Order: sequence, then C-alpha cells, then structure tokens
Amino acid sequence: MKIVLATSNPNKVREINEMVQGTGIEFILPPEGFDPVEDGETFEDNSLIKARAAWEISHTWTLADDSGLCIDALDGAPGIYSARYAETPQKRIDRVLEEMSGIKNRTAHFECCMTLINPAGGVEKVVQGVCEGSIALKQSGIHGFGYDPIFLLKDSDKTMAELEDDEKNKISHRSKALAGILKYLSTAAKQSI
Ligand code: ITT
Repeated sequence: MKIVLATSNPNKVREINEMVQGTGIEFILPPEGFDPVEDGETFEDNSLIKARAAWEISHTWTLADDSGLCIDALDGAPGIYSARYAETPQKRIDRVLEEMSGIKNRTAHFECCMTLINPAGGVEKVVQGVCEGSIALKQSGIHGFGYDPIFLLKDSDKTMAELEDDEKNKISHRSKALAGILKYLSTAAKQSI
C-alpha cells in the first residue's frame, strides 16, 4: 500500500519509511505542486492543512506529520514555528541555546501530530506522539535532524542525535504517532474498511 506523505522534508520520509519496513506500506512524496500555507495555530491544524493539500493533488491515502520542539521555559516555543525559527538548522539550534542561556528549567518535549486522509478525502484518523526530554547546554551528536543535537532524552545523558537511527525510531514522537496510525490501518484492513 502506498501512502502519500504530505511533506517537503526528506528527513521525515526517510525516518517514516525506516519505521514501516516489512509492513507492506511505503510512503511517497506528494506530486508536484505541494506547497501548503501552514497558518494553523496548533500542530493538529497544520497537520490537517498539509494532509488536505496533498490529498487535493493526489486523491489517494495521505498522511501528514506536523511536529516540533516545545520548551517549557519559553512558553512552548519554538512549537509550531520550529521549522521557521531561524534560516538554517544550525541557526535554529544556536537561537534556542542563546534563548536558554542561564535558564535552569530546561524541560522540553518533541510533539508530532499525524492526520490520515482516505482516498475519498475524509479524515480517517488523527494521532499525537510526544517524546519528553530537556535542552542540553551544548549540542552533540551527528544523527537525526533538526533540533536532535540539543535534545537530551529523559533519564539519559544522550542527545537524540547521539542515537543510531533505529534507536531514535523506537522512542521518538514520530514513531509513537505512527504506531497509532499503523494500528488503526491494520484494524481497518481486518474489517475491510
Ligand atoms: P513539512 O512541513 O514539509 O512536513 P517541515 O520540516 O517544515 O516539513 P514541520 O512544519 O512539521 O515540518 O516542522 C517540523 C520542524 O520541527 C522540523 O523542521 C525540525 O526543525 C523540528 N523537528 C520535528 N521533528 C523533529 C525531530 O524528530 N528531530 C529534530 N527536530 C525535529
């Protein structure tokens, strides 16, 4: 089964396809012309906006992932603005480290909202996934993408970027959300929905 992944971020496609290996599902990029305006106020809003935009140009099963880093001491920032917090991934990390300088409460979490749309254009399922942690004092690690080098995992001295891909995929916000989608799809398949 092929599902359009409503994203322009190749890191999401790579991670999600690694997670579904052996399930018979393959995620593919949307057709040309996918360029949604993510002007929602929540991860859920933006996930729905992206899923609908990809469905409009594909009319097939479509899944969107809207995700980001939420830092308690910054009132949840960068949150839905995670991809736009500065010009480049490194500048986004630098901005967070700068804003967190001298702050003791460093708790944070990654959040992911996935929306699944069926070929008729109906919303089949919406799921959330969360991964708890905190912001490191300095970046470390080379794996993953985005804010992974400054995200210290809860009860661990490692950042997300110090995990191998398969280790990240067992605990990430994205893998938790995807597990909900896969469970839904396998139940639906058994009931031939
Ligand atoms: P699409 O909207 O095209 O899917 P995007 O990267 O702009 O791609 P989002 O709007 O969902 O996606 O923003 C997600 C940002 O949050 C992403 O660019 C990273 O900066 C950050 N992020 C999300 N998941 C992450 C992860 O697993 N590790 C590190 N950073 C992550």
